[in-house]
Amino acid sequence: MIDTQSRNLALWNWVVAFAAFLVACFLGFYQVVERSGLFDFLESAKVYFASVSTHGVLMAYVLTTFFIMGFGYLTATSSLKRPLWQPGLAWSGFFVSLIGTVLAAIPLLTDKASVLYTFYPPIQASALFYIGAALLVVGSWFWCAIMVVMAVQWRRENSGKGMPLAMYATVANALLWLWTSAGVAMEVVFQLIPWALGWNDTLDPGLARTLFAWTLHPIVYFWLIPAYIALYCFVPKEAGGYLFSEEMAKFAFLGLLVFSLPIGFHHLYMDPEQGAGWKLLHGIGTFLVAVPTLVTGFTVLASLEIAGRLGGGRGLFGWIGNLPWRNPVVLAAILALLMLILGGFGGIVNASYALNAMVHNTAWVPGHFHLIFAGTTVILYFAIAYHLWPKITGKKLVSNTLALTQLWTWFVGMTLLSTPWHVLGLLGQPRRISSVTYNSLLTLAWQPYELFMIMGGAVLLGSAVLFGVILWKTWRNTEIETDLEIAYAEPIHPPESLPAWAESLKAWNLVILGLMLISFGWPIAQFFFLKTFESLPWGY
Ligand code: HAS
Ligand code: CU1
Repeated sequence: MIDTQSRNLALWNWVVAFAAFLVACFLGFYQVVERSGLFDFLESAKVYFASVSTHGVLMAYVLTTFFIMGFGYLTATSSLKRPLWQPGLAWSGFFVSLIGTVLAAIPLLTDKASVLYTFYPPIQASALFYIGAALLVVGSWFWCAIMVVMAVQWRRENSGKGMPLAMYATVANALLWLWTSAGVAMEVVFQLIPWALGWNDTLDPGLARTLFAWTLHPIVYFWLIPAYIALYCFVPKEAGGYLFSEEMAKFAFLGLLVFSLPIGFHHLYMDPEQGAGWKLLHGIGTFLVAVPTLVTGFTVLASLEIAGRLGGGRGLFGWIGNLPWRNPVVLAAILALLMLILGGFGGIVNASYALNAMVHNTAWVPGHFHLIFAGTTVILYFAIAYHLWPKITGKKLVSNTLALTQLWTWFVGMTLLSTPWHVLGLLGQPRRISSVTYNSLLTLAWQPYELFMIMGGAVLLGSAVLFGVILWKTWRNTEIETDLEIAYAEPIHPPESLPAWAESLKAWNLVILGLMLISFGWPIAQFFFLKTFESLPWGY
């Protein structure tokens, strides 16, 4: 049984996460309608960029961070079977992050931080935005500390034993986030805040982009790891089978932690401030980081096949029909894997230097990340919520059929929204524009795809509202949920004990430190040795 503190923490972290998500979905729908150019009266670059900045920040930072913190408290206490370490600290982290979110929301909603979610200088936001974003991150460090301490305490008492998989992944994610957020933290504290407060007139955008690239790649795996925890730890059991291999799962989480950090320059391929050799090094690393996802695809499919065959499925594909498609966790996993095919393929295209030159800064890129983040990753957040919301509220899920409808509509909506985006990118449509009508033949070719995107956006908004309704009605349900245990999938073979380094937090950190020094040492140091170029805020 999960302890009361973790349940309450998860509940309130998720309330913030999902409230942010709902607001962001309304903004997203407005954006697809506005940019299509089909509704003259709506067109406003000012409102559009304020909206898209708020949408991006809410989805990428608020939904994810609060969701991950809430989920971590549940996985840590239930998989280690011990009470939460320092619940007071956990609540402090929650409030610091919440205050940060509110502070950042003020300039966002008043057009004082229309700098998009990557807030690249020299576009400047009000200092309040950077301070708010920094506090959101600082609050999440409290969570990281709690996860690391709980893992270390458990390890001390259980030397020689393999850490339960859900906690192994959670603590890997906490370490990943500490390393990841260090890049943007340096950018915000040493460059952006002093510059926005007027203490410095100029800053070096090349250094800022390099520090942001440090964060920008691994952050996507910080978002992804909870989704993979669901794939490995919940899906095989919910499907009626076993995890194909716990060793493979641990390898995948460790691979995501180690390889996702030193590779951020694939976001800077088309930038001038880093040399070709460094881009090549980061490019090779980017291909390596796809391996844990390929391993995950294989292991989860194999686990599903075990379940389908145990359920009586025969033949090469007969087991697929025998899966419990009416179980929300299983359905979400299947839909997530389907979206991962094109979403991941898009990532490999992006990672390939020559192809990146063709798609960089086009609509292809939002197509890629909507499919793989808002599609694959967020649909598994829904699955986790359907699985655990009844256990934290103590109320029965109000309707399984509604949950399935919500998952299917999210899948259909995201496919309708993001497939045209890929095509538009190839047709040369830039990303981050507030209107697509330039009255030329080129933009006429874009029009039909814009219509599909509006349809996709509408379906997604409906699906998001349904998600909110299901959670709200479940919370208010009079039927009590009695099964409050969180059960994890069993591996089909008892796990072999892994080499000591694969279970040692210290060894992981040393390897990351080495890789980060190699891949970011000189690229950052050069700004302090070479002649560099400073910029005033854009518009001066
Ligand atoms: Fe990415 C840009 C490369 C994964 C998110 N990415 C972004 C941005 C975001 C993002 C937000 O190299 C935009 C940043 C910005 O605003 O500028 N990405 C990759 C690569 C991967 C990848 C190589 N990205 C993600 C994930 C994200 C995410 C995960 C969020 C959660 N990405 C890039 C690059 C850029 C980029 C460049 C810069 C682009 C630019 O120019 O600006 C890999 O991790 C992907 C590996 C995945 C695969 C797929 C394997 C498929 C499987 C499915 C099997 C299922 C089956 C079906 C067979 C190789 C495992 C089963 C069916 C049944 C019925 C059961
Ligand atoms: Cu990346």
